[in-house]
Amino acid sequence: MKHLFRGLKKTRDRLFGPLQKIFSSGRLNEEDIEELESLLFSADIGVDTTERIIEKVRERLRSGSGPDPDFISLVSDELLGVMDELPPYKEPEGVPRVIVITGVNGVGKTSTIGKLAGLFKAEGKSVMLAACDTFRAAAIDQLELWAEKTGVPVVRQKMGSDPAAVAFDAVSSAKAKGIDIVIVDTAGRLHTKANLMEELRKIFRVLSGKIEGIAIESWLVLDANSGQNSLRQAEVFVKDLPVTGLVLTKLDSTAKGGVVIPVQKNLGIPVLYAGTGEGLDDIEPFDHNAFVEALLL
Ligand SMILES: Nc1nc2c(ncn2[C@@H]2O[C@H](COP(=O)(O)OP(=O)(O)O)[C@@H](O)[C@H]2O)c(=O)[nH]1
Ligand SMILES: [Mg+2]
Repeated sequence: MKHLFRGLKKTRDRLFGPLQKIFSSGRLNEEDIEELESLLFSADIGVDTTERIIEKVRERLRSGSGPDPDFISLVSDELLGVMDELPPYKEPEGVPRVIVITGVNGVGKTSTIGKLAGLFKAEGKSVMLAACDTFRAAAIDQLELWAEKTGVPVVRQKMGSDPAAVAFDAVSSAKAKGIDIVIVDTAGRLHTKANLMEELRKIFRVLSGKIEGIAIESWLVLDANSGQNSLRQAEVFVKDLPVTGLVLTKLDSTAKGGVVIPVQKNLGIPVLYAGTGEGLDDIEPFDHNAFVEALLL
């Protein structure tokens, strides 16, 4: 919670100060409303949600409900309302749990895997990592470093190996050893090219076809710095893979944290974790209330 608050500082500064200024100007006129609209829009919360808030503000003004209506809480109620309408995350059933982490290069997949391993371990779960970004030797080494840091085993093969074969090795071994969760690292290059998607689909095909009883899903990692562009990125993955959850990284380095709203709303997939830095502890389960509070208060 405290990480999220600190992590969202840039977004909060961009939104909250100017919002307060507009709302404290007394009676809102048409110009104020336009300013409000472009402010909300620039905070990356999406067109639909912006329109929805503007409509509520107009309604509130028309009804003339007393002096100094609390517009900030109106905004936070609407943001919470949008997120409450999202379908909740449902953990698939099966053992081991296999979470295939996907996303384009540099969004923070490998770091997220390291942080998640730390979180799951702290919850008392046994964890294994699978180094399926076999495209670069450095990617395998980077995952190995996170594995050492968190004290979890990693299954790797040499550079250039078939990612599906590495995943198969890891999940078979995890199943034999009674490991609870396998987190699979994947490559993110050329996300628009068919070969990456085929490589990812093959991981799913091989695992679900050859190993019984597992619960396999994909979590898509998105970099908050990409703002609304991450939506277009996401569509490529969502079309081809069973993406059940999103992880939004780098909230600490952007003022576009508002994008948490449209990615969930447009994709219909919940944000499960938020990344707020490069350290092991810089991740937390995403909480709607904490997010809106960190954004507006
Ligand atoms: N500030 C910040 N940097 C992050 C975060 N997550 C990852 N990074 C950095 O982003 C860069 C790419 O991360 P990496 O995990 O290698 O991305 P991948 O290519 O998707 O595996 C690295 O320098 C990470 O330290 C985050 O939440 N905040
Ligand atoms: Mg990586």
